[in-house]
Amino acid sequence: MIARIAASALWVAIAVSLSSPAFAQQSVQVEQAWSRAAMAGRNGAVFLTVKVTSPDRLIAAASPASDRTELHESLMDNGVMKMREVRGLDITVDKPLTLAPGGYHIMLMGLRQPLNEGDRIPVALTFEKAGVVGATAVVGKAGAPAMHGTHGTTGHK
Ligand SMILES: [Cu+2]
Repeated sequence: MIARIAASALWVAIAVSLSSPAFAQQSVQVEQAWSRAAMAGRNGAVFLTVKVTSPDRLIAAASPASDRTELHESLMDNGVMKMREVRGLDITVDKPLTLAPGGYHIMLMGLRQPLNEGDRIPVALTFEKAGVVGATAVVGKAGAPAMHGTHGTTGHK
């Protein structure tokens, strides 16, 4: 399913931009991208780590797996886990940006198909300076490893 939607117009445009020579010198490295199994129509989340060789800022994320993709942060509000969209996330050379359950994440809003364990989801990250950088998130088990609250299934605006 993922492979089929990868042919969507949006994704083709991103793939073309990724293959351009302008992105040959990469100052950004994306590692350990993963997601969790989820049902179609629901929201999913992608977690990853970004390392840079010069300061940068993650300003957007896109994926053919969902209708909309947003940068989110999770926060506790009176003991309840809530999420909100963030405009951008700064990354410094000595402090990699880590997106993880209970913190920052890439929200896949409205999954176009179920995310099954073992699926690979293409994600395009846009950085202020480095431009568009592609990554592939591998889907793990639902709820893996430890979920905080009911993030990703309820409580979303
Ligand atoms: Cu979220």
